[in-house]
Amino acid sequence: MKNLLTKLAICFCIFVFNGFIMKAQSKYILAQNNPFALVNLSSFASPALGDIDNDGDLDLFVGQYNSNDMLFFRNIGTANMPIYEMQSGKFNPLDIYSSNSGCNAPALVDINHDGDLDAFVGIYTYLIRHLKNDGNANVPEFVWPTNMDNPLEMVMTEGICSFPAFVDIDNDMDDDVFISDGNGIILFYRNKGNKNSPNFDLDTTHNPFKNVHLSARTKIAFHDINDDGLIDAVISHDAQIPELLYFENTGSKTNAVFAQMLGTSNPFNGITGPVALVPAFANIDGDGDKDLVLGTNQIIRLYEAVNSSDVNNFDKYANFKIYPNPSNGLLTVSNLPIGSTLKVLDITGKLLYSLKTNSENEIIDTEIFMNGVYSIRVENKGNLHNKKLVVSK
Ligand SMILES: [Ca+2]
Ligand SMILES: [Ca+2]
Ligand SMILES: [Ca+2]
Ligand SMILES: [Ca+2]
Repeated sequence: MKNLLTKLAICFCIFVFNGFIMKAQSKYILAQNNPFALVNLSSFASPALGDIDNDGDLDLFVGQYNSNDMLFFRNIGTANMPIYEMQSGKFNPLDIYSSNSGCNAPALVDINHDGDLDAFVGIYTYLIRHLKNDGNANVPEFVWPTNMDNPLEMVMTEGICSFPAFVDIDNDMDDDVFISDGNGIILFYRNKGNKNSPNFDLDTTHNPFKNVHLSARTKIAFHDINDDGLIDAVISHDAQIPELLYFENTGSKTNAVFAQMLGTSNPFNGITGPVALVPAFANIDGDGDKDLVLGTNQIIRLYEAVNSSDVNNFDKYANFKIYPNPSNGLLTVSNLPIGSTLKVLDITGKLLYSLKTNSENEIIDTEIFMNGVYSIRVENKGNLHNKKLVVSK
């Protein structure tokens, strides 16, 4: 009996321990280096990220409230360190697109699982447009208009500015879609087809948001925020309030149930700044977790996802090395976390030099600094470490 009790106690401990490990809720920290600070955008800048040219990094389409067109930014950097370049004309795969009504909200999804990304766009006049990709994963060729092939042709939202968000919410391997609108209503279309041939069906009975009443201009994004294996929802609900609501999935993989989490249980609680928010989640810095790409009424902001393992990993690099010190020329900084920011500051804290690290070792030429004491700072996801450097020539 005692043995059995001991075994039960051990099982219970393992269960609790696993539960703790799985509940690694991310924090979201405003990125200091924002790759999306590109051009001035209009209200409700709506980002959609996907690797449209199959070169391993995420490219970006942006719809706007006050524009009929779709902007395209090709990632000419890497998956760890994106550099976005606006491209137009024949270099913009959605150059053919025009909504004639504005409030464009693009979504990229391989809806027929043929290996290339297809496009859907929510628009001002209650509808969802579809652009089939007749090209391939490397070279997209969007066809427009294609109402005939539009699997969401029947959608007519009650409020203006329909907004599509694709997610396999019932874990049957095909993409379902939630469509929100300007009246704060979120419709649920379950995919009753299969992953190659979608067949969307309005499901009011099982809509997990049927009792959720929001104010207006609802934009929804899905991502497993607390890393428990269930997809959660993040919602912007008002044109005038810079606020993201967090709905944790407390149901199961096949039956989502969303419970709104308030206060400090909402990892987006502290977000301030521009209004007209449009959330999206994508792994922008190649570190395995999805960051928050947040459209606003002027720019797109990046909030880097930080969890406890990031902090532990960063602490591992607390002993980054600088040599030779004192330095009279080339200074080596080693044992750096890749993708962090390396800075040189003077004793007043003034920034003299900044570099995003692309390798574990970087070289700084201290020849350009006057003799004196400096601080070498490494920043990563809201954490920072300093070392004192003496320049003596
Ligand atoms: Ca790419
Ligand atoms: Ca496709
Ligand atoms: Ca599904
Ligand atoms: Ca979750």
